[in-house]
Amino acid sequence: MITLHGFPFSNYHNIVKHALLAKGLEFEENIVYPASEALLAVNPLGKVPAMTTAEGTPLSETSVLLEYLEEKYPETALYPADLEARAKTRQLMKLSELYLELPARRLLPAVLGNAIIPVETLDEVRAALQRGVSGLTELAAFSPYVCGEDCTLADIYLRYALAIPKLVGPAKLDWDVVAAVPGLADWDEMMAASDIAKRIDADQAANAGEFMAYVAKQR
Ligand SMILES: N[C@@H](CCC(=O)N[C@@H](CS)C(=O)NCC(=O)O)C(=O)O
Repeated sequence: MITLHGFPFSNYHNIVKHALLAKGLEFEENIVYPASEALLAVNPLGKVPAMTTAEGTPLSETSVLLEYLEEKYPETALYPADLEARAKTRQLMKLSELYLELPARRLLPAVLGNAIIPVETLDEVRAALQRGVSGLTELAAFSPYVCGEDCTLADIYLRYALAIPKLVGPAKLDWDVVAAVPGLADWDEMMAASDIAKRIDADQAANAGEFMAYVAKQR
């Protein structure tokens, strides 16, 4: 059976978990935290998530896990069949990762802890996020899904990538990413209403205490 290693508070973990559930695949969740011995045994980088395939291969990096699942289990496809549409879907996934999730992540230490962020860093993050928001405004269809009529990996990736700008935006930039993109609020509400999203959000809430205890121990 597939094992997903990570913790339910992690947005990257939840991208892969959502994809596994959307594909109707059986898997077990091994709750481990960054840099733990248990995680290092399957991912030498100590990052969440990692996945052990049903064949026993340990893999890491969210996009790699998603590509693997699509190739190995093509029955419930989360990419469009058309090559051009598939590339567009990947473009939106990359945009979500590089221009929304990662810049916002630079401010996480200030939100989860007491780190002081220099003004220059705040300006860099704001500029990077503005680029992401402009790209998303231009490229996302929201009709009703990011790439059109069907829910794809672009929707799944964006939903959990947005968790970080949603958290740090109001706290550190006086800025609301959902309000910044036309159509994003309705899409966000629609995505949150699915049974899979509800399960993931409930698991995440249930893991919050343990995750915060882990963060406190790292200080
Ligand atoms: N590039 C990685 C990023 C994963 C990532 O940053 N995961 C966080 C948890 S949400 C983590 O493990 N952080 C601990 C660390 O960076 O050491 C991926 O796509 O899977």
